[in-house]
Amino acid sequence: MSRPTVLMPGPMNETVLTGTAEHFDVIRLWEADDPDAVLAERAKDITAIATGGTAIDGAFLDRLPALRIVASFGVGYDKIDAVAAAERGVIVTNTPGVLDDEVADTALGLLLMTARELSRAERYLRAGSWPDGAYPLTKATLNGRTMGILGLGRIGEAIAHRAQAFGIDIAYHNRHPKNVAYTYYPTLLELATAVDILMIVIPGGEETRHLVNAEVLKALGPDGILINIARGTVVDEAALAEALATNTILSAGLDVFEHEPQVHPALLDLPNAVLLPHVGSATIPTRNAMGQLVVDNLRSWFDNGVPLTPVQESADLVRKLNG
Ligand code: 8YV
Repeated sequence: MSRPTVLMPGPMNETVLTGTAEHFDVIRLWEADDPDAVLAERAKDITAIATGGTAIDGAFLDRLPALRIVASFGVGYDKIDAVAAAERGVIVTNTPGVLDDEVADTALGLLLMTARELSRAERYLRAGSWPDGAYPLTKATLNGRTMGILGLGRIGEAIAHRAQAFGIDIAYHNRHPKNVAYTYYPTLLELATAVDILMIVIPGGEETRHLVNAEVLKALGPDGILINIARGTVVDEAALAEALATNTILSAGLDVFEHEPQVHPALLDLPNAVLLPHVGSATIPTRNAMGQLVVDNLRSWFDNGVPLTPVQESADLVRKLNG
């Protein structure tokens, strides 16, 4: 039997490259001289896509009539139109679960760096300033603080557990309350008003675009700290830069940006912003686990007709296919 053909629009990690090469015919589109010609020529064979960040919309899906599954690397899949895929009978999978702890660790690290100015203090030492005097005391402490989690899912809960070990009280805002002991706020504005630290964990995409705006930042207040390890699109970056420059909030720690790898220039100049280059899940073990789940989703689909971790938008389609 011939092996299924998997389209790979862009480069992926080694686990995905070796795992897919073992079981599938892989089209490495980024290496093609004329990608459009390759797509047109191979469209009828391509039944799967393995992707790690390439935008996939309805128009792209229409070019691949034989496509059945898109296996996406990462828990966030905002670059993939999963509704358009479901309408075309195409399942989308992501890689939930295997990165929760890593991203939660990054969130707490970023919070410590931001509240206690750790990266700034290190720069102070390396600049040779210590002999001139001790690094200034930080205004913020994590002691006795409250964290508001915007988007309490699996990663949010992993962050909450860690924050509780720091003695931080937890509150959250989701569309609906969950069966958890944390304080629920029905609106983001109420949450921002009530807490000292606003932790963004909500998925990206149109629905959550610029949810954290000037009004929310004002509600967070002059001692407030904003942390974002989710998607840059959730924050109005111009409003954030303005809020940091005018001390409307105290500081921000960001691992994600609206136009990665470009960073809003106003943020780069602000001393009260800690900026990381989207390293939330970026360890070799975790990225390998994510890569393995991409491969396992494809194998499970082609071997048994059952994707392992379909996204929510694919749920009805999966139910229908499984009778
Ligand atoms: C990765 C992420 O950086 O899982 C996600 O949604 O943002 C990160 O784990 C990203 O998937 C890399 O492509």
